[in-house]
Amino acid sequence: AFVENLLKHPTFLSNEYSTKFIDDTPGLFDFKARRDRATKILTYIADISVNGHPETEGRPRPADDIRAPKAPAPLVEKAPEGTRQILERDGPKGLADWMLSRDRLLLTDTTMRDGHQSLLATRMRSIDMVRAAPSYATNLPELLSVECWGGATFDVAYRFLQECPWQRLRDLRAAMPNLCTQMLLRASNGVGYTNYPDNVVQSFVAQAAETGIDIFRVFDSLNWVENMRVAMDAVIESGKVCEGTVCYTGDILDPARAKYDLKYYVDMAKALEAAGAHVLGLKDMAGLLKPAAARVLVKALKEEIGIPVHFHTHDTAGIACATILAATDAGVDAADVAMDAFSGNTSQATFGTILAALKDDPRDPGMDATAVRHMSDYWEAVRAQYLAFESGMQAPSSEVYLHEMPGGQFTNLKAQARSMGLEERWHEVAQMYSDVNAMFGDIVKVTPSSKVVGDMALMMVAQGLTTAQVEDPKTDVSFPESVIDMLRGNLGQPPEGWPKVLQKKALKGETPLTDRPGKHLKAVDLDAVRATLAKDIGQDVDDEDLNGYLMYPKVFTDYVERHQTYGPVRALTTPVFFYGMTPGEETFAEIDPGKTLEIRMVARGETNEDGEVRVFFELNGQPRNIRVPDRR
Ligand code: BTN
Ligand code: 3PY
Ligand code: ZN
Repeated sequence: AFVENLLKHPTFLSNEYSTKFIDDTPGLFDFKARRDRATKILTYIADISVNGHPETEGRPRPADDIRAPKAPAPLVEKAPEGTRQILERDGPKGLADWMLSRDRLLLTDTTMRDGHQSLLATRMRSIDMVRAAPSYATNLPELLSVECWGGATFDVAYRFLQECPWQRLRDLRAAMPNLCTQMLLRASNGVGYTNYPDNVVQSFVAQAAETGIDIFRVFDSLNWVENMRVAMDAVIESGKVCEGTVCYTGDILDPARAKYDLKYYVDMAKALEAAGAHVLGLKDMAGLLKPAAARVLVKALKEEIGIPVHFHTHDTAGIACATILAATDAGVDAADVAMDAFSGNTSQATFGTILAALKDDPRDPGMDATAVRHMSDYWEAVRAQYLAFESGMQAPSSEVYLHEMPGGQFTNLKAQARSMGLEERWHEVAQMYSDVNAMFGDIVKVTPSSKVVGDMALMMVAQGLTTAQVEDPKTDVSFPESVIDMLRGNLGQPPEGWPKVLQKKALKGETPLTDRPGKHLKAVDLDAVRATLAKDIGQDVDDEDLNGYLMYPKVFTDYVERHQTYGPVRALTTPVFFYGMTPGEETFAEIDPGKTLEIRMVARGETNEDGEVRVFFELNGQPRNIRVPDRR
């Protein structure tokens, strides 16, 4: 059927056949679905070996002889009971009470989510996580949780890593049966950048709980509690832990930033407790909370609310450990850290350092520092494979107190600036980001509001505009779409509403929303969407796929198309995935539990007159050859 379809196809007849053509031509899918997975994976390896991977093109490349990551051996035969068993036995309220009853500081490891999101543009692949997970279960059973899902990891998995985020979660859940998994959820913005209809948010939360999330950190990018209720209620309904979260911005000790004073945060914390949060998240996404302020804020929160407080910060200015220690003294119940090799700079505080600093302290987390070091040795070897995605940030920087960019955005925005030819003018971008924040009325900047501020700042630096010009009704400005959308009220409302003059100018007379955007979005007919999608992609659509599609329709269908061509490439090691193979090299790919392909590249042919290269392999000892287009 494939050959027939191909021969008849006009694009093929016009001789423009390429891999992309197969990707973009749905009529061929029937055939592709039947081609065996080994052939698909060989096609991928051949293609990357000949043409390179678009994502690593032109970037620094790891040496060929870097150490292969090897996960630490288990210290015990069977994973001891952990927080997961407490949650299963006593429920979310029971887990929260247990947190309150402990003197020790509890720790969450963020390496598999925020750590790589903040240091490696979110590019860590599932295989590197799933291989580490059993060691977490046996060697670090005292962890409160492992943050390993949500935030930017969801769409990056489909979009850039050619893998299914749901499968990652399923695999991690199975490998760490004693530890609570944790995700970051952007409330009504799900794991996306825009407001979704309520039933899409509800469906997504229910699926995440079902596939394996135990603790949901729910935040809103404008700290608008009204816009968090749908997501929070869905989490509570699922029986999992709802960590209702306050995002920290400004400086509670600075009278010039009175909008975000101590009362603001305490009031929001109370509102989240009243809304049913089991735990309060204190999310300092940019790393702005300094030790003295942390002492004041945590003390007040502990006095004013009855649920445990879980603190998250970033080390962008180099002060995260000091702030965590201050928060610990003030009675914070839990804090986030990243394994040493994935800590520091725009990432979290350093796990091993926090353990060392609290040794013999009444709040000593009571964890095995050697186990942490060995785990970090593994992550160090993993990180070396992702050299192409390093940001180049060489040192912490107090400039974060000027721009207030979230750690997860910083490296991204820098890359965006580079691609616009503005890298040399980075400090102007930082200043402009701060100016734009003031122009928007001093808002909370975290995904997606932070992206809007970044879009505006880049546009203004590129076009040489000042905020005075942008605000001047007489100067013509073409606003980025994301800015218009935000001023329409589609991300919700900041504490004192949007600046009227700017809003009027950007909306050109259109009436903005002042209530919850979700109220205006029609419920999606989930069954109808599933049926249409199944027809479009020519395969059954399960609940996980449906929820992936609802978040990111185009990203999801592009992923499916590539999957139909290249198969389960998630099984490849990271060097092979990004760089392919060279003749003589051998690799293994476990495409199902217990079903492992042994792949040896034997040789590469010359490019023929049709622009194709033949690549010779041995697959489980049998010769196989694959033709791929030479696009170089
Ligand atoms: C990406 O598209 O950036 C990530 C997925 C990799 C897809 C592979 S890369 C080589 C081949 N050529 C394409 O256009 N897609 C596949
Ligand atoms: C995200 O939403 O991805 C974040 O990390 C926000 O800090
Ligand atoms: Zn963060």
